Amino acid sequence: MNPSAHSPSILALSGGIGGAKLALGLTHAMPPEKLMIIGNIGDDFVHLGLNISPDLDTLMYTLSGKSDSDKGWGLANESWTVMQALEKMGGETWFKLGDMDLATHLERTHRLRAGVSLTEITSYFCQQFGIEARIIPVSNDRVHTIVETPDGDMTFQDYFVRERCKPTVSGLSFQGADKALPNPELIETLQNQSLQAVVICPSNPFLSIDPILAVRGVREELRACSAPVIAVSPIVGGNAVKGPTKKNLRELGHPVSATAIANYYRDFIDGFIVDIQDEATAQEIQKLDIAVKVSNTMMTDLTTKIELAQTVLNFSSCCGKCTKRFKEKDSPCGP
Ligand code: FO1
Repeated sequence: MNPSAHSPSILALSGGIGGAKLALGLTHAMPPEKLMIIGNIGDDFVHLGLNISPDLDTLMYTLSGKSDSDKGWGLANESWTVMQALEKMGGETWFKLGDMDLATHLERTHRLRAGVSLTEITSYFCQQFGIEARIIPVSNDRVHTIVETPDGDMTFQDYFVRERCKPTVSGLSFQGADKALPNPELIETLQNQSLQAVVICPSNPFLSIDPILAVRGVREELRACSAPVIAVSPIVGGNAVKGPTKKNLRELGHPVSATAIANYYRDFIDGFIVDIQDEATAQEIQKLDIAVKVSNTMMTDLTTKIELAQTVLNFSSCCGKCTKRFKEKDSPCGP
């Protein structure tokens, strides 16, 4: 059998809700079993004795159609009996764990303690949720995003959920990333010549994508891979669609624009998709030697998620190849 028959054709890097939305679109725009999604693990933490992997779960719940689409995290039709009982006992309830969601964390914790890897556990959960795409953590080792603020360092969930992203971010570090072994499946996929594209989902570059890139060797493999690397802008009309991306850009000394994101990724991306509202930035991004596609990037329903996914796939199979890495070669799009 052809060895590439089972290897992924598209690799997506995802963190948080924006990433999961595009990943869902991709599962409808291509054969889902040919999609591999790398999940951020920098947000993972142990809470109430349980191993929580928020970004892996957001992917899992979104791709299985079970997520709470209003909140963007957790499960739909959730009940909160345990949290209510915990509150009455004076327990910690700032991080809300629904009753059904708790089953995920209980089972993950139990399996991790029995020595099963996070990759195996996530694959097993995906199977239980009927997900055909492959969701894998960037590493089986622990990586913790540390948020540096003028008042000292904070853990990610303290910053994000407990403090509602209010503290000023003066820097970020990814504890354990330099020692963490990258997931072998990720490296194998990046080195596979049959890989058609790498997609950087419209996630927060500092909080969601950087912890993936920080894992030993990932950024280098991304730079070296033969497939075009296409990023989708998380900035629309000069604003972040959701979350603290705009605030983070400002605090970390970047302009709030699609160009700033493209510039931040410029060492490893070949193509960049900007929203129609940011069409004016296309020329300056092209000057960075990055191919640009202007498209609607607002994923308000399943149709727009699939349309954006289709745009990403078309762009990567055509104009992504007209970029710095490919322009000397024959391009299917012409010069
Ligand atoms: N986000 C919140 O804003 N408040 C919560 O109480 C909360 C609980 C929660 C529980 C499980 C889970 O998987 C995710 C949860 N999130 C919550 C979301 C999550 O912490 C962040 O959105 C991500 O880490 C950022 O991508």
